[in-house]
Amino acid sequence: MPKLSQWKFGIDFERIGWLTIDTPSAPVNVLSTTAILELEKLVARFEDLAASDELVGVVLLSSKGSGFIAGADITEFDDLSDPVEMTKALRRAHALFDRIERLPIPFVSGIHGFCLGGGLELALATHYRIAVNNDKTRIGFPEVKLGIFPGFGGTGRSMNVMGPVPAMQIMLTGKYLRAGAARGMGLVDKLVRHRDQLRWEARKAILQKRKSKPAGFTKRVMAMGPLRKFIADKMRATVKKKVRPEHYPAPFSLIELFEDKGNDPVAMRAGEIERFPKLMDSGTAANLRRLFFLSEGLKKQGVRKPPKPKFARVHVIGAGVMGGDIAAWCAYRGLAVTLQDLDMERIQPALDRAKKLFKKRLKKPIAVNAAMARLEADVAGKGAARADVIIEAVVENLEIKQKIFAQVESVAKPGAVLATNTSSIELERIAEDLKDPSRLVGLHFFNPVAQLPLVEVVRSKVNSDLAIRTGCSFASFIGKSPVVVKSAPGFLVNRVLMPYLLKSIERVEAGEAQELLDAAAVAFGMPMGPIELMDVVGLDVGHSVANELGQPVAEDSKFARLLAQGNLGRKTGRGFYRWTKGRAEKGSVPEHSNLAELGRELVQPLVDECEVCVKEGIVSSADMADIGVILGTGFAPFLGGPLKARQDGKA
Ligand code: T1G
Repeated sequence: MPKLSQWKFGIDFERIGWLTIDTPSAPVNVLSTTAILELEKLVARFEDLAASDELVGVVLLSSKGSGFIAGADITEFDDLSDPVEMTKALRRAHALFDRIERLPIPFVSGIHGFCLGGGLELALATHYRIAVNNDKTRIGFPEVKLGIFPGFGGTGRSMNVMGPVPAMQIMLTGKYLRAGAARGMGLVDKLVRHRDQLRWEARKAILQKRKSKPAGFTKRVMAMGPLRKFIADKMRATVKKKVRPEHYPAPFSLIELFEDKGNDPVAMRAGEIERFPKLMDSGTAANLRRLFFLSEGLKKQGVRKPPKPKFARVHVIGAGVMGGDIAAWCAYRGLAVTLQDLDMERIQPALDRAKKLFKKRLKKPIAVNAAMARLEADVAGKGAARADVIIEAVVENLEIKQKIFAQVESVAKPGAVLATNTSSIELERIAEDLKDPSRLVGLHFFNPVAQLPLVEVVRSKVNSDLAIRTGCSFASFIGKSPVVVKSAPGFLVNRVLMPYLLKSIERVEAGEAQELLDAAAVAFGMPMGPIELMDVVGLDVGHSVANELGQPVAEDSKFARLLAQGNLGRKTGRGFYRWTKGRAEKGSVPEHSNLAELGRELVQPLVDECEVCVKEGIVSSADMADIGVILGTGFAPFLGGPLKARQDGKA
């Protein structure tokens, strides 16, 4: 047997080969160059042993608790930017996976946890796939989130078993499937209830020589003849609603490949090798890769050394939009939540909103009811005494917040996190009368809580490292991305967003068409234009944030007039735009020679303010400013964030 560092292999008395992957000193398995080279040697041995009838089948498993394989090793991508080297590496992987597929003995994959990217492509090259049917199993192709698409043969093989349309959908969206959905769509052939059943089920599959079935004709027909062009055009139109080809070329390149070769899985796979290197070498791929690692880094800001904090119970004070949605999110993530306000009349709307979220996200009534059972109305505030985390999200009034924390501090468990969701009042002032002001941190969520991943963990001058780390641990624990910011007006996101929004509104006040400015910002790479965003945020919110930043809205302005008339934006049906069914009614966009350039001009105040924030230590680095602003505002991820874009001369 070859010398192995990434794999273990042994043959049992029934001549079944048991192959396990275990990437050394890594929390997840990845297909590194070394792993591929060692697998090549192993497959050569399998071919010999099969020929001499010493091997009747191979089972591939992972020995890591976290999951199967998380894909190719992204840390190697920067060294593979040379297209010639990349093409060689791809050819090698394709040849290897083809040999696995052609092995004359059954090769079965046993999947638990994550099975992603190149890991899924390897599983697709084997003959039969068994997965554990629990909540941890996630199967998919996240490549498009890295500015590329599957490059180890996954395009053709996934189309073969799923049919072209479902396969293209999961490759274009990067969506992870749960086990049941993967089984229903043909990516997986068999489900088991527990990980320890994988071996037994795989042994049966080997002995019965089970093979995966290709997708039926009714699915495959979608890739034939004129239908394929029709489908490709529909896919292009759908993707265009979300991203532009000049910003994110990968999905459009994949659709082109499908249009060109979608009726021939082998040609589809070969087409990957032609297209992949150019995508890998793009600025978009490099920037998205950097953002992946920055996001991973955010997970490490929590408490690293034992005793690690435990979060079972959360008490939220304030059942308004933010408080209610924070409480709902925590219950959705499995915590026991008590939601306090002055009376049930104030709490009930939050419970109703929570039920809508649970129905949308959890779907099954049993799961929805369980989540509702975790979210308890608590007018008396009894939950505060047993909570691990207490979050205040009441009106932006200093005296009320001080009163709440004085009361909370007297009942809270030692070590419980005391947090405020304030977006404007400095922590030092809220905490000034506490016995231990160092306990109070800011956990600034963004509206809508269920959609926006960022939580600004606000650090005051008196916070302890432990309090901040515990706040970050909690944010990560509920599936959010924590960015630590200094307690100063507007923290990071509102601080950089406001000058951009206000300057754009000034240009509208001076006579420029709001539709033009909004279209320009989107052409640059913003998810939404500044005027539309102000309507969505709400003119009342914008006005109060502008005041706290010392950039008050001019009295004799259209903004002030709209405010005075109660036209607050989307929530009242009228702001700078009229709104119908949640959509802005926009006029036509006036002609402009270079919309993207105008958009770049519009975001200058935002980028300038990011530079000031780094200088003032609002965030610890330009990287944190980039990831924070992207997660908080959706700023052009393909440009790597405001400061990376400026460094590259793009903003
Ligand atoms: N390569 C290298 N490192 C990886 C990795 C990968 N694919 N996936 C995860 N890691 C590291 C990560 O940086 C972190 O490291 C640790 O593992 C995970 O800890 C040819 C070309 C799998 C859902 O895009 O989405 O295959 O910081 O706390 O929260 O077509 O990591 O601890 O040192 O994040 O449970 C496609 C990316 C690659 C998957 C686990 N695959 N990974 O999240 O754990 S491209 C991906 C994730 C590809 C082929 C193409 C997540 C996770 P460290 P963690 P987690």
